[in-house]
Amino acid sequence: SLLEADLRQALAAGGLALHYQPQMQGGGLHGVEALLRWQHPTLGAIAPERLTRTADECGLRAELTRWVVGEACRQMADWRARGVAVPRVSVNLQGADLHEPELMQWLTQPLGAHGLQTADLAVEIAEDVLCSSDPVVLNSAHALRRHGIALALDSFGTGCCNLGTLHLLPVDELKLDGGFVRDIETSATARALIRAMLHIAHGLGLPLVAEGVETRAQQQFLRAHGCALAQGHLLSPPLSAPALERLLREAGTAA
Ligand code: G
Ligand code: G
Ligand code: MN
Repeated sequence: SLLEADLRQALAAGGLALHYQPQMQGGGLHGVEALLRWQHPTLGAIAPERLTRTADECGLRAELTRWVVGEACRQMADWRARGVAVPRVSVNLQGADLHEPELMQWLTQPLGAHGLQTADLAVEIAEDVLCSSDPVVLNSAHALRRHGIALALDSFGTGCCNLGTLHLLPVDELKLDGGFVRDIETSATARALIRAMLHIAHGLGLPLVAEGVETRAQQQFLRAHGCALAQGHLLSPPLSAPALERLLREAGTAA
């Protein structure tokens, strides 16, 4: 397809970008999530879902994932070198990535090449993928963990995880799906479910990051129920690396 040819071109010629969304713990930065952005020369912004689907269909998924990890590491090392205090960068992986026999090398090679530690990188994997009881996925997840790469369970609450075995999964934190957060002000059900999910997270000793926080009321509800970590447009949209750096410098001088 045309999009396929353009994606090959973008991968080869630096047409892709990562934006970074802060994950805040109170006033402090917990980490940033790297989110893929593609500004197509004629079609404009291509949604990441469409981009990853296209990559899947035309055999470019591995190359795209490797680009994302490499670029996130390159950027992280650049921030480190210039004293920009970003504790950690997380990248989103798909189920198929966890089936790659070389996945561990895809992650550790750029980390090493840029002089980073495994603790500088985290991986987000959707609940439905991690809880699919696919032994290959589980093995890869355990391998990541053994290497010291933190694993976040993405879209928590949407993948029907077995709650009896959640504590056995190699997971370091939970990311509450933004759909629950969106309905905080309008749905008693959403509020009840969030309280229950926070109880589960606390009971298992897992930090929980609320995604998609857009309003003060949502933020206040989450805080009141013990949710210390938040990500969303209220705090900051995903930003280009220079824009994130400006934000952090302003926050630093304001403090
Ligand atoms: O970035 P939003 O801003 O639009 O992302 C939409 C969806 O695309 C999310 O589910 C997000 O996890 C996914 N996504 C964003 N960046 C990447 C990426 O680099 N790799 C993969 N596999 N998914 C990504
Ligand atoms: O699937 P995943 O959770 O990785 O994707 C995160 C998605 O949430 C990205 O598409 C990102 O751009 C989007 N996002 C981040 N903050 C907000 C927000 O405050 N509101 C909404 N609606 N989406 C958000
Ligand atoms: Mn994510």
